[in-house]
Amino acid sequence: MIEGPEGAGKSTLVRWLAGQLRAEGHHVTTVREPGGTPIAEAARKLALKSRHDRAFGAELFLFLAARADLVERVIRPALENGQVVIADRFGLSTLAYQVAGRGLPRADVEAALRVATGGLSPDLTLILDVPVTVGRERQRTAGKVKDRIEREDDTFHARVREAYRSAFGPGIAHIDASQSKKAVQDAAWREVAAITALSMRGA
Ligand code: T5A
Repeated sequence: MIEGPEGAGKSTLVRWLAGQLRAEGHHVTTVREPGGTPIAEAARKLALKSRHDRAFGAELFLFLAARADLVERVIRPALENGQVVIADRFGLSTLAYQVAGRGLPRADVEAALRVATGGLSPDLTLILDVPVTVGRERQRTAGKVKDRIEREDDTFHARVREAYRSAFGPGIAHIDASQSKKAVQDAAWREVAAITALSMRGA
């Protein structure tokens, strides 16, 4: 999974990694959250584009509804088919944005997350780290129209960034994404190569 704050370069890296892995003969499915099925795309629209005010709990369940449908209809079938799945955002986004950003209670969100994913967790999570101002400037330069969450102020986005920076655990690696694209790709590839070697040894 590729995670990180706004404009960190996640989509750029997902495209590059998918190309590299395909060139090595892997079958690769890429997904972007929220989205990827009709229900998940509808939830994306409500979560990010709707003008209607909503409770933070309602926002949480829109992201989780999108994830539940994506996991069941796209991610699990692809994994069962032996494919490599690369996701642009997954569960850590919910912990960063809805727990650290919105202030929802962590234990409750984690429990709901387990329902949405059916307990599925990534082998490898690459967290791309950039200062908030750098990420926002990249989005601006790319001409991105701000969605509901991107319109939140810098303190919200600083909490999100900090949540990512303090995420640790098995299979989580941090990459300084303020480096050049090439340096980010090299760092990511080292992590992917390490996990691929492990799985080939049956770990
Ligand atoms: N959300 C999502 C939640 O609140 N909870 C959840 O559970 C989930 C799943 C999704 C929003 O939903 C929220 C978080 C988000 O606010 P989105 O539209 O899908 O929103 O947007 P993001 O995921 O934030 O993606 P962005 O497109 O904004 O950022 P990326 O994908 O990190 O960045 P990318 O690759 O598009 O790059 C942006 C620009 O920077 C350049 C690229 O060429 C591009 O122009 N770039 C670099 N420039 C210099 N150096 C590098 N190393 C660069 N890498 C990329």
